[in-house]
Amino acid sequence: MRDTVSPSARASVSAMQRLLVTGGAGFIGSNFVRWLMANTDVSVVVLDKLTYAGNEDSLSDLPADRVQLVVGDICDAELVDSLVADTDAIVHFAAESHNDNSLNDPWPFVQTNIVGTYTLLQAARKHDTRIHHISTDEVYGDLELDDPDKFDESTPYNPSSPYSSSKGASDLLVRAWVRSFGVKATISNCSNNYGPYQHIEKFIPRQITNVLSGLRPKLYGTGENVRDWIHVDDHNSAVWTILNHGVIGETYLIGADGEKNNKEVIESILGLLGQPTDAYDLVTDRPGHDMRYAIDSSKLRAELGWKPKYRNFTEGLMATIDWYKANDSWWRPAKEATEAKYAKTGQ
Ligand code: NAD
Ligand code: TDX
Repeated sequence: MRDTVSPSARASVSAMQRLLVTGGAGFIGSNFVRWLMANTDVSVVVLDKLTYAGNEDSLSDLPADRVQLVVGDICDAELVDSLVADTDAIVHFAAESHNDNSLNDPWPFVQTNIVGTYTLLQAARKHDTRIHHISTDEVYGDLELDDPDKFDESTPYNPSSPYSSSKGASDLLVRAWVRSFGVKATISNCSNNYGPYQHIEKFIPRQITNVLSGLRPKLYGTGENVRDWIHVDDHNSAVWTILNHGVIGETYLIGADGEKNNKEVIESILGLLGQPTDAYDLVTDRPGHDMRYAIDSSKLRAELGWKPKYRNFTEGLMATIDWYKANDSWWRPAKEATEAKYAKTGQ
């Protein structure tokens, strides 16, 4: 694809005044909007369905004259068309995002991740609007623990779960819309994010809020599985870099060399919270559980000059723990229902 695209296909920073951010009330999307408020002058329209994973409170302290929330579905073609007509660029975060949920009920993943992305692409095509599609390293499947290779942009797609396969399908739609219809799209595939405002169903905030609730952390299987952790602000600075300087049609992998196995992470959380580091339970493993993710982000670093800021995982984790301690009212209402859902699968 790269050979057919000229450098003039790069977007210009000054042209972006008004962004449509889908999924902007979720974890990464709300942090992206917050990051934009601190680092740019753009205004944002958030389109978010406010599913169980969306939270209006994640945006409530942001300036009302620069951030507008539209509650709606990315599969609603009429609504999407009307919003895209009035925007300079789309940053597409909205998705069903949790692997465990996709194993229990895949349908919302097919609908939102595939049909929703299709709906946005059709609007981008009609209005000739720049779009950046947020995706995941999970589209590449997994690596063995001792594999010296990491994922890069040429790794073949080999997703394991309904979630990762629906994200893979959405990436392929984006590539086809670039090639067949000239849609001005880029794609990024990022590794596991951590930071504030992450739903407590996910690994790190689940364990932090378990300890804060007097419950024991839960480790799937034996905890050898490795994830390549990146702070959410580093993910979002990379997204902004790609949106402004990426080459249309290109895919960029985002990662910060943060490989850790789950056992190490749970022990760090317990240690930082002043608990014995073995005070956790081993629970039923996730079916089809990917063993290891690892990202080679040298293309993004070499071609677009991006680099991560958060180099110390323990410090980032401590700041995340402090955030959950200080924001009990943000997560507490979801705790009981989240744990009740896990109890049904023995997790
Ligand atoms: P999240 O579940 O926290 O947030 C998703 C948001 O999308 C929620 O606010 C939800 O209400 C909204 N949404 C869901 N369905 C919608 C629909 N049909 N219409 C409109 N809004 C809808 O997810 P996240 O962790 O912030 O992930 C954001 C994106 O980043 C996803 O595309 C995900 O695949 C990708 N990603 C996540 C990670 C990670 O570690 N969390 C890593 C790489 C990529
Ligand atoms: O309680 C738990 N115990 C546990 O051991 C939970 C919730 C998870 N785990 C394990 C499973 C994984 O190996 O921790 C690891 C991380 O789990 P999740 O937080 O569910 O993340 P993961 O499945 O790796 O996917 C995440 O990163 C890639 C995001 O949820 C995706 O949206 C993103 O695409």
